[in-house]
Amino acid sequence: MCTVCGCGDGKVEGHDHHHHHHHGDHHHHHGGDMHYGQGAAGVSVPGMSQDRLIEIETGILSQNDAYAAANRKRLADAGCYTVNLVSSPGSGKTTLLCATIRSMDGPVAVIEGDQQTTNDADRIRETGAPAVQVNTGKGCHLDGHMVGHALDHFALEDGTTVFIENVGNLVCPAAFDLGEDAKVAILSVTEGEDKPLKYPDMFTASRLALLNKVDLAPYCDVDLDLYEANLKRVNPLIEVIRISAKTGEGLNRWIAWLNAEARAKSIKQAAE
Ligand SMILES: Nc1nc2c(ncn2[C@@H]2O[C@H](COP(=O)(O)OP(=O)(O)OP(=O)(O)O)[C@@H](O)[C@H]2O)c(=O)[nH]1
Ligand SMILES: [Mg+2]
Repeated sequence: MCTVCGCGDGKVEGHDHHHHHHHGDHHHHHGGDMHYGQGAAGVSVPGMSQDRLIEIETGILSQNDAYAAANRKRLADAGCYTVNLVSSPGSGKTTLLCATIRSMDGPVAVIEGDQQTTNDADRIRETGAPAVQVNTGKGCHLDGHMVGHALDHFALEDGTTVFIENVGNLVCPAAFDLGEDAKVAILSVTEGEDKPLKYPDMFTASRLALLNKVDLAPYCDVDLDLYEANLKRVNPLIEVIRISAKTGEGLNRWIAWLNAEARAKSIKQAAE
């Protein structure tokens, strides 16, 4: 199960025989508005107490953290820099990745996460870059264990940039460390300026936000300054680059950011 949204195949909670007849979280009603997730676990799953949810989440996340730490060490030892691209479906992750790879010097490796199909890995391979598709089935995010297996498929040479395109979902991928150096959120101008406020966890977890499809801004009622202000409201430290995968606007700034981050990592590593 996903401990963030409570979805999944139910195997984890299958052994739970504690049936609590009171609900640990209270849904407050303000003019009929209902607020779930205000209990200690931050999520509501019918038939499960908040204590049990916290127990399950702690167990799953600590197991995930162990896999993520192993990935992080392995990637650092191989001299790689890794980004975890997170966003809602259709914000332009794959299109932007293809454009990025075509403009980048140096080796790359790409892990593609989707519930179904190998479409995105096929699109990446068309650029000549190696790509591995991970289908999560009912799963709503990639986890550290999946990424570890995907890494087995690459011969990672020194200086490789590893891109992980997470499952399009603004909620669950925020909680799962994959062993990346940075989470990068991609938003598109068509999604609306309020998305950072509605899905804050994703943007507090991200170091950089790529505000994509700026070529469409003139056709949408979108205020790009407000979009940026809302991002900074939930994460004052987040960097923002306005970009278009279609026209290439902002692409150089994004690639410069990647290069600077990778360089900073290798300098830090050499000093240790
Ligand atoms: N106009 C415009 N369209 C874009 C841009 N980037 C992506 N698109 C279009 O947006 C749609 C979705 O792009 P994808 O790259 O598949 O998005 P994604 O985030 O990888 O989607 P999922 O993997 O399914 O979540 C496609 O029709 C792209 O052509 C952009 O900068 N400008
Ligand atoms: Mg994609």
